[in-house]
Amino acid sequence: MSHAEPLRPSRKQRVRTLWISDVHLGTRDCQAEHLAHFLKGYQAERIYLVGDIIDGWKLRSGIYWPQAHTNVIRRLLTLSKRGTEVIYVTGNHDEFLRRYSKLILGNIQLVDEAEHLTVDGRRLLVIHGDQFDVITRYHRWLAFLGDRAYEFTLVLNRWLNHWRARYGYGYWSLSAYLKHKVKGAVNFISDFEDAIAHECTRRGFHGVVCGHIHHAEIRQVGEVEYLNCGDWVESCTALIEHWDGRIELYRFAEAQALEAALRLAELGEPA
Ligand SMILES: [Mn+2]
Repeated sequence: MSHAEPLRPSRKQRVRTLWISDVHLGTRDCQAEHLAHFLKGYQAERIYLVGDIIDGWKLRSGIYWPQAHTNVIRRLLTLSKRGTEVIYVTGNHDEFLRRYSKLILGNIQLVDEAEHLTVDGRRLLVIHGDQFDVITRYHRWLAFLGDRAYEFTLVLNRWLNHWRARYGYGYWSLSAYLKHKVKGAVNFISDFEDAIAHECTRRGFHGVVCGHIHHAEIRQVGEVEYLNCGDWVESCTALIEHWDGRIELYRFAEAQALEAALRLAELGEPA
């Protein structure tokens, strides 16, 4: 673009696209403050919300909705007002929104899946991913049960990080760690990735951006580029498309450590 940029350098990083998924607003484990902090750092042309943003399963059994959760919604609305295109791809926890699919509210679109064209011309399918999870598809009761066990590790995780924060340690995800250790979970993840990659090949996409399994990753699965946004309940991750077409996996914990180091370096420099 040829028009002059303002002299004052913007603190926001300009990027082409952001993808976030599995925020689970309306649950105690949602890391809404971290997410709001992340969103403040970027100016994006387009944001994809890749499902499970609002947790309708949880809200059914009683409303939990602190100010921080409103702040996330408000931030997204502000971004959309200032020109960012917001595409809300529904997930299984926000399936109550699926009946409104194809709804367009100003700069916000509600869809069940989307197609994203990267700046260098790759066609990516953007979909939450529960459609490829045999457990949520065929064994709904098992999915609810698994949800309970998962919630328990999240409670432990919250408790652990409360004490870590007290003693000055950074955020660390117990449940993400456990998931890596459990072999069944690893098989489950690879089955999921294979199923979704297969669908992409069938439909002629170069790659897929999804969420659902709370496991952020960028990896090649056969011919297909597999990109998973992760989540904002434990790992606090997102995907960022830069203006050169490069897609970065953002990890909040790493970004925070870097920010802290930069702040220290600034303090150390003579004025
Ligand atoms: Mn999901």
